[in-house]
Amino acid sequence: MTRYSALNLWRHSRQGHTQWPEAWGSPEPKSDYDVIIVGGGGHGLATAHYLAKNHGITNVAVLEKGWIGGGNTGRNTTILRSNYLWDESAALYELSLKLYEGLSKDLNYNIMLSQRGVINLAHTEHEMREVSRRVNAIRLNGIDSEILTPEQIKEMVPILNTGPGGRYPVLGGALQRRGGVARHDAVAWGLARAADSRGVDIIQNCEVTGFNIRSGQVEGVETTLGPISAKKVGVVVAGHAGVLADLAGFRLPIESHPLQALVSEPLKPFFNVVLMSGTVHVYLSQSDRGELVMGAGMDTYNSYAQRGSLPIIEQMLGACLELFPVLSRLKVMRMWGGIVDICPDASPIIGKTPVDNLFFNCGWGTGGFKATPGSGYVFADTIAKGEPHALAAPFSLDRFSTGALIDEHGAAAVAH
Ligand code: FAD
Ligand code: PYC
Repeated sequence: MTRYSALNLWRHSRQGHTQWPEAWGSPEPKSDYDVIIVGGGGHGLATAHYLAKNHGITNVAVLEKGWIGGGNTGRNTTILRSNYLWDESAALYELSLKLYEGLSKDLNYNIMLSQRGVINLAHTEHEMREVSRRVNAIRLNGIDSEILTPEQIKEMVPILNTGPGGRYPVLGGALQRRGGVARHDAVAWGLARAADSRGVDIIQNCEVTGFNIRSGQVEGVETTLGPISAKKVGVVVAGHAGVLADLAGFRLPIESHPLQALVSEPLKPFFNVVLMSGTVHVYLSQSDRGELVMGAGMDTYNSYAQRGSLPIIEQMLGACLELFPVLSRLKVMRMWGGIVDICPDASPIIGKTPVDNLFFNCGWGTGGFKATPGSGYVFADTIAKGEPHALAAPFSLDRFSTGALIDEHGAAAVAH
């Protein structure tokens, strides 16, 4: 047992922490695996974690072209909620929120989950009617959701301008109390450590450049570190899903767009909810470091460059000042962008592809951080059994030919 004493602390500081074990290894790739997961974001790592934990499949490699969590997982604004309209989505996002509620314990890693509540503001009569329709639908699925009056919102967010003078006065809103935020890096790191501890190889700086397909069946991948064989391959590359599908010889109904966010200089804690407005179009929360974390709609052009354009930032800050005139002298510290993968119905694609034993999980667009553990859970099950998990089945690729779309543009809360 480690003894905490001034002498021990001094010894550790002299060693420069060189004795600390790595949280996950950096192995050379083996020549073949039972399963290869392409993409070391949260969804890929969660898939590897649940393949090992729930299905005992540990001869698994996660191949990441950069560093784990360096894609959208490490670039998002960390909002978690399960307030989706349709039954299929509600079941999937609620599974994910429940898994998040137990994730720190499951991984023995603090993901800093903070269920501080997510409020969606309504500024017009039409939006208020939409709020009541959604709240009722969500509650019918057994998920917590409630309608707030302007007075209740003002009590929760005293600095919000709810006065009648605003361009779009606040008429009310919807609240999911179990919604909130979690530390995005910690989610990736905790999942990586847990997968690694069960024998999964996490291989960074390894880009997949092609698929080895024979007689309609995938047999492995080509990478920048050479070819690697696998019985099954799962692809979870978010904004690059279209690129990887093209390498495998089929097309996806996905568009890739930049989505931006920014943080302000740090302030003392004053804002203890997540607040979203789809009308003036900004959403914000306060990070544990005191920064205000903000975002808005995506950039409307297609791109693979992880950066966006200034007009979106200007609109976002204009919207922020409409809601919070008190923040007019706040300084912006950093802004960044990620590339999100948008389906026509703003719902994901999870499951089989035209190539046997090749599975895709993509299309989470602007809202997949909240889905990370749920997505990994159902995708691992789908890969292990070769058939879609019941919760993943409605999200199969063939819905775009059957027409059974799951339109969640309204729940996305971010303009597409
Ligand atoms: P990623 O984390 O992007 O992982 C994919 C990985 O694949 C990347 O690391 C990439 O390097 C790798 N890759 C790509 N091509 C290859 C290749 N050829 N070979 C090997 N590896 C490859 N969602 C929410 O729920 N709440 C939010 O508040 C929220 N805010 C957001 C704000 C912004 C600014 C952005 C950009 C996104 C936001 N999202 C949010 C969406 C969310 O971040 C994503 O849906 C989610 O993180 C996707 O996770 P992922 O693991 O699928 O993708
Ligand atoms: O899905 O809640 C969300 C979200 C917020 C900001 C970007 N996505």
